[in-house]
Amino acid sequence: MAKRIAIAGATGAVGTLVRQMLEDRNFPYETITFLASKRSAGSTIEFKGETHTIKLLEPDAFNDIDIVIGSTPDDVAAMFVPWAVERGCIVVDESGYHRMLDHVPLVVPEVNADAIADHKGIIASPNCSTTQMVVAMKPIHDAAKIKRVIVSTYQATSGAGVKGQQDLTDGSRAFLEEKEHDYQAFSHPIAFNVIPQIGSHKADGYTSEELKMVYETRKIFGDDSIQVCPTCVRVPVSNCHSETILLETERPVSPEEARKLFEDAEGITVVDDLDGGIYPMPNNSDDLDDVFVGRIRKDISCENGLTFWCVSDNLRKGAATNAVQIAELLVSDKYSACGTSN
Ligand code: 11C
Repeated sequence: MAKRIAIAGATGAVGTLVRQMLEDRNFPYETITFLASKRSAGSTIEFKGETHTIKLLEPDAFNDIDIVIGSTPDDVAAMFVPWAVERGCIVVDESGYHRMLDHVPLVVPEVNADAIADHKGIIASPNCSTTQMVVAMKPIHDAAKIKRVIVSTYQATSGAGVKGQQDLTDGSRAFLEEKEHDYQAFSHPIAFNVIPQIGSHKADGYTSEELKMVYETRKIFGDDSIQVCPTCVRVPVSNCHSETILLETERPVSPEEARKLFEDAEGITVVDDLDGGIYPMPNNSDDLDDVFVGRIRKDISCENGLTFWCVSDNLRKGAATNAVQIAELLVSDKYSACGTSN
């Protein structure tokens, strides 16, 4: 069922990807509206061979819209989402602002698509580092119930926006030329360095990014018993987050069984041949929608332990792709009944 669609934050890095994806995936729509802040409103963009004028993100912009994909920072989402919901829209919100609210489903379609049926106008998309991890956990959890996860992330600078990527390139150039660089997105040099802090210190020595991985994972699986111990680290990579993931399950899962489960799962591609030097890396996972898994092996330190390496494009599956998949579900025959009221 086609709907009237809007993209809020249409000109940002993720909003631009959302636009491209709606075009590439031939998303069905009756009308499409692009919304942005004062800085971009009034300028034009091309979509499916037509020129569209970007409209200002303001309350009445949502009057004739059914579904909004929001690719904005938290403070902008806090402002515009109520305007849209009051006017009967369903908002797919990529920001972190609404994720943990009880009445807001937090959805990764490969894991908990059915949760969208319970929405009250807002459906949240998780943090990128959580999304790729839960996609990889899903087939193992279904087969053997995961009790505990230890995850270390190697997160790309694109997670900190365009300024993060610029810091990497400009900082690297400055480092090689033995010049100073004034870092905009990071509090330490990211060129030729790794930074073991993403987000602010929240509690007990854990950062906001790490606690997102704990609480979002439990909410998506609907299982508060899953124990998660994350360490989130920024690395000098432009795009694609990598993660080492150790899972402890209720029964042992052999590497062979895990490989088969991963191979059969939706949204996962196995890239795993250590002897051939073949595994996922940021440079072979970039600009792709899947979650890539390799280095699958037993965790030899734990009786029911399994460990693997996981890479995904944080701007695509970690943000734009996940949001577009949710919007596709909303317009599908299965879910269009949980529709809009305007
Ligand atoms: C990063 N994961 O890499 C963050 C960016 O909650 O959506 C995304 C933050 C979020 O810095």
